[in-house]
Amino acid sequence: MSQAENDAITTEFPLSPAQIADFKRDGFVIVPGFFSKEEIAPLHEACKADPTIGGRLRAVADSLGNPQEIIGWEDYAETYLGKVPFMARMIDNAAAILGQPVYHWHAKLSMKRPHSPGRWDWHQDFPYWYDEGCLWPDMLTVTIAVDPCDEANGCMKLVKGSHKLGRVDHMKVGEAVGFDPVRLELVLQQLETVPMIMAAGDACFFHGNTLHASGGNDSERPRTLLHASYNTIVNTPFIKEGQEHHAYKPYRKVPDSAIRLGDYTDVLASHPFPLRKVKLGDVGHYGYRSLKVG
Ligand SMILES: O=C(O)CCC(=O)C(=O)O
Ligand SMILES: [Fe+2]
Repeated sequence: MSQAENDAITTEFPLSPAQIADFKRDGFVIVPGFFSKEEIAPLHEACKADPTIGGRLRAVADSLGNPQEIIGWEDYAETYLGKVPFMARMIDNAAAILGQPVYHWHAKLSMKRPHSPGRWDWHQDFPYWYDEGCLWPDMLTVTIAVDPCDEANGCMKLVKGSHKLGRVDHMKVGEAVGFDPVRLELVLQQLETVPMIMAAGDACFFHGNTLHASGGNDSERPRTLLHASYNTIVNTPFIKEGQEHHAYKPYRKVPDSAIRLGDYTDVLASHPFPLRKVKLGDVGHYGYRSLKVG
């Protein structure tokens, strides 16, 4: 698809100037109803019916050694999961916030089964992407609630204005890796922490340097989030070796109507997730130890 053809597909759901200003001030903005209940329902149902994603879900250790379950992908596919990250509402709004053309960096389903202690320790995302060869912190994530998320089922927590700290060093924290604990204490004293309470279909756009975490799931309900991250095209990693999956490649933008019109093969059963690169027990390049799921 040519750039001109891509440019002809534009979002029906542009963020307002006030929402973009909130993102710039706070490091995040929550967009209620970004996906309609009808659009999110097929993913909600598929995750409920197949909570290990056909056995392909993997887990990494949190700081206490508890498993935190996740599965990621980068590329376009004809499935629901392969199309959502390339939809106009994702691409155009990421570009509007970052002020430049963008491409999809990676996406993840982050799943917390009922009564599971695993948590995501306090971190920024950009320090990992910096290590992967991105020069500029012009990166963000669009998080879509697949299940309703609240404090009981381990919603994300974001620290308002923390993106203005820039990239802070991350280091070993217990069995995982996270934000410098000395600085963390000061930041949490000085800035407000906001729970990302969302209904299914709501989205949160947050900056790559926004400090965030999530707690365990103390409820009877699962907590699934879809995270899709974006980079500006000019910021493609200067590290080439091992970063082929993160390099900018021309892509086709997907019209906002795709999911609503059922224009996908299936939700996730046939989705071509990339093969897991890290063996059980090994530590991946992000510094997280790979664990057994469940
Ligand atoms: O899903 C969550 O609670 C947070 C996940 C996260 O921050 C990440 O994968 O970088
Ligand atoms: Fe994160």
